[in-house]
Amino acid sequence: MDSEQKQVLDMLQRPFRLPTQRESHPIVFEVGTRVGGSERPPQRLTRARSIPRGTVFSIFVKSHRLAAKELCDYFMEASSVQELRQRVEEVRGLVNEKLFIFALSFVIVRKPEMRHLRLPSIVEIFPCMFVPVTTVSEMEQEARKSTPDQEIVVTEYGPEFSSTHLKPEHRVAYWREDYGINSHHWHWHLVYPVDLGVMRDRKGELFFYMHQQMLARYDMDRLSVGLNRVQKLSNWRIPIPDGYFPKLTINNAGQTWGSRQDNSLVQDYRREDFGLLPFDVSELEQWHSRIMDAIHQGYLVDHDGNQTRLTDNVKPPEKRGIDLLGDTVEADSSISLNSLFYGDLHNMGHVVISAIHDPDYAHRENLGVMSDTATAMRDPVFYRWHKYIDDIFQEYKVIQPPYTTEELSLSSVEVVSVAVESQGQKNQLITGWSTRDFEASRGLDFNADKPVMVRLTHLNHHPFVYSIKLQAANSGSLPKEVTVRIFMAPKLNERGVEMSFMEQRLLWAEMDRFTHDLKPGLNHILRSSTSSSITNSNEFTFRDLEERPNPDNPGAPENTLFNFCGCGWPQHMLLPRGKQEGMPFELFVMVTDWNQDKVAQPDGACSCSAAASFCGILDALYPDARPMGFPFDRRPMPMLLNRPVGRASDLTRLSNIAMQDITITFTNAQITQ
Ligand code: CUO
Repeated sequence: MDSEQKQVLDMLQRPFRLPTQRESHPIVFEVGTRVGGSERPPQRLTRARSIPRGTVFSIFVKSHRLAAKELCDYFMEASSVQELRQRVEEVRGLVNEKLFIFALSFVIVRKPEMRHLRLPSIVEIFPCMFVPVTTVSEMEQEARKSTPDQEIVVTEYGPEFSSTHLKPEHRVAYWREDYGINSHHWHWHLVYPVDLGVMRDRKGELFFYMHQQMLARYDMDRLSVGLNRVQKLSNWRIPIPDGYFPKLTINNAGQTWGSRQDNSLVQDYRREDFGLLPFDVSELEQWHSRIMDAIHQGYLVDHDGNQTRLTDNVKPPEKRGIDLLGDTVEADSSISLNSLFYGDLHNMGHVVISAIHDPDYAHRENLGVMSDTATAMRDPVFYRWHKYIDDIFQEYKVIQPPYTTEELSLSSVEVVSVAVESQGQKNQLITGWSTRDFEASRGLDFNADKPVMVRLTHLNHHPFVYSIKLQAANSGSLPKEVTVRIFMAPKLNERGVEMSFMEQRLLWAEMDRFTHDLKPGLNHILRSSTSSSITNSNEFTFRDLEERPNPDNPGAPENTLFNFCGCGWPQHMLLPRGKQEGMPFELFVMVTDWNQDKVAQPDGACSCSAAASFCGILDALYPDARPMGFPFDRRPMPMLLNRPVGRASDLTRLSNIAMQDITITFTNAQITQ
């Protein structure tokens, strides 16, 4: 019998295919009373079956989330991979393909008995969400043309992306349309879903933090290509200047996503194809204003009129204000304190924006890419929308009391020096282009009996090493272990001027966070960029997973490479592009006492802890007690050690903080991996 991993890969392959003769008459698995009388299991899936195949499935739409819950619950009842397979074959062909893959992936990630199984890249499952329709048809032609002895057909999709340099926003298309950040976003929302009954530790806070960090990273690349930082979409009554034409398809029959003309105006939602009631833009404004009231009054009000105060200075298990606000804004109706009153702001924003070109379905056009977590980040408006959402959180963060000297300092440790080293160069990092091959024929049927590959171009950098020297006191109360926190931000703003603390505050991108066993005296830490706590070092293909040794024995030593669950920022996007003439950045390194940062974890926490900064740890608490974004999540104290604090560098008056100027140079050349 095939390994369990192989069975899962078979289930995920070619989601648009219809069940074969054998699959359409599956052996009916006896699930007894759970399915409700004599009803065959698929019959009970009324919500899940209501979303037509070949159309948009959007977790931002409430009715689709309920459909996903129904199908996820049905798959979760399976007690083995074999039973899951039977259920999968029963519903294949009956439910929307994106919903099907979402629910199947959800179960594989969440079911404790299936933790040893890994998901292949979403790029291979749905190539049409990552590769333009013209490239897909080129691949079809190539597959047909090639002679039988040619083993593999490879089609390049170079850095043309979806528009031209006539539009300034096109300069960052390489970033927005990168396969890795889009698959990261899909995966993140899979492991932190809304309305699926998933109660993960600090979910609301991580929604705020992960998206804030994506904005910081986007802005770093905008500055790299000479664009200003992204502007929040705060006025709904004026047109959105930048349109977006994705050139991607929703299904294998060439149905395209909706596109947005330049200068489109957001309209009241009147479509009837998603089971949503008519919805006015003014409702978004009303929810926004209620949330702002809560922030300024200092409390949220629940359904019974009880007040819950909003403050970040709490002791667990009391939730931080930012966590409560994240739950309220995102919004999960079972976690939000009062979803009727504070609404569904973030999700409905995605929906209204993605319906902007056909708000009443008069043209029978599909929603735009903003409706899907695997495609939303391609569209420039995504960042304007999320900047608006982040602005709510920042409104709250700036009224939190600044961190005190005591909270920031660790006087027994001095950061003596910080440097990055790459290819024999000190503090000089290099970026360029690389390619990555994906087997598109795993997701789409090209009518070819050989693999059909697509070669995607992406930004990349030469790996580097942080070299950090710490001097620890020889006596006194020395911490046994410390947390090392590394951030990076551009040194100069759009005008080429050094930034104040407050101006630079939201540009600090977390690069790494790890613990180090401290010994008295000098400690020299060498840490590789590939070990970063935000990144996922590899994105598995179907082939990687098929060739995985010992797939059903996760403990086998040769399986260490597979010891993470797939969530994480892509390694190739760890650095911003930088400029061809070199762009100055600043590294910020802070050392704190692990004793104060650590969180007592429950027994048996999952080993999937790579990329914990953005993804947390499955079945465990978020592994850092400090507020996410610490120490840049709050405004600074006015004075530190008797002198004013104007810039981030003023924090280096504390011995446990150091900064270093570095340069990132974009070569526009090939970087071989
Ligand atoms: Cu990730 Cu709006 O939450 O897309």
